[in-house]
Amino acid sequence: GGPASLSRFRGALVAAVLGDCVGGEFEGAEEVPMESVLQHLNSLDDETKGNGILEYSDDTAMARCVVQSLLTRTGFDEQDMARRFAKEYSASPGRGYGSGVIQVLKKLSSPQLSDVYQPARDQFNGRGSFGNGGAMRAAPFALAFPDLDDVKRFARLGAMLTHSCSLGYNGAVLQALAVHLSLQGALDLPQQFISRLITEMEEVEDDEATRSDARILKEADKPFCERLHRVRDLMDRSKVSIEEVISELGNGIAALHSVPTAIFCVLHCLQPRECLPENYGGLERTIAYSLALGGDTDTIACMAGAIAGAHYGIEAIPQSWMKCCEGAEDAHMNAERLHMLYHQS
Ligand code: 8NA
Ligand code: MG
Ligand code: MG
Repeated sequence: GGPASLSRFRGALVAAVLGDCVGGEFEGAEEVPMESVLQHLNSLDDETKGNGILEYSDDTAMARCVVQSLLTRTGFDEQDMARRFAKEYSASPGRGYGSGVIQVLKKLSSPQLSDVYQPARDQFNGRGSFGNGGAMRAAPFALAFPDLDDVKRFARLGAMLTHSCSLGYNGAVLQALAVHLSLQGALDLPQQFISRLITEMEEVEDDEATRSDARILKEADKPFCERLHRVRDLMDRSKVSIEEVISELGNGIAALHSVPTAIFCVLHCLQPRECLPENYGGLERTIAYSLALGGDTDTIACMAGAIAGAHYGIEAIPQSWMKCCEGAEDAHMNAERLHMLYHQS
């Protein structure tokens, strides 16, 4: 489809759910042989096995809250979104939330709470979380707002409800930016895509909070920009090993060690790769490759899925994968509603 087509909206939202559901199998694993990934993905095709449904985790649970809030309020409403996060957590606490964020979600359910951003600020001795929990649910912001400044602003505020460290919320901004650009067709020119992201993040990271957090955590002045330069270096190389990707970009639960990684997965898989089956299309390659990195596989595959899905569209997603993932059908329907919201604003 053309820029911002319905197919791209569906692709983004559904592939994010798929990445989460399919990636759950390997979450936290140190090494994941590609053979195990392909075996897992092949088993999804195998209907005779009568596979149970793959459940979604915190990534999708929170993204669904973001979607419902944006749709119901026809825009960003921090009170409403915070309430939905809290309610979702208390209804299904067993979705694999990070150990820190649980405290925020409990505080957000208190009716006495006057500032919904305060619980997040109190995390980690007042430093706030730098986890990828803000980024993992950032894609819907790119699907609700056509304006780039809105995408940046609301992705940031939406993340700050749980992640007040700049390395947490700036990761969400980067993820939303990547989905926004992909939705416009920007992945047709990968070099320009990464340059655009760097230019945007130069501006996003040009503030005192970012400099101060980077100093405290002993990171480069503009941590995400520095990582995006590494992504660009890696994508210029004809051969890159999984070990190098992990050591250069990371595969962990910090936004800094997973959002640039997810972006790299998408870029690397735009072309066929030796380690991946020839019959795989780009979206299947992206998901498979994300899982083979190990670490926070559900979240990296979820974020890479959103970016890749916005590029390839819903037609690129295998029916058999969609059928066995909890929440895929809902994502398909919600994408249509977001598409309407996006085009009416
Ligand atoms: P979070 O805000 O609790 O952050 C995740 C973890 O990062 C925390 O529990 C801390 O260990 C660490 N952390 C974050 N900020 C700081 C800080 N300022 N100082 C010291 N440590 C810090 O949760 P989240 O919503 O960001 O979730 C991140 C990931 O954890 C998600 O992928 C989610 O699925 C979850 N998770 C991951 C795994 C895994 O093995 N990869 C397993 C279960 C849950
Ligand atoms: Mg998860
Ligand atoms: Mg995770």
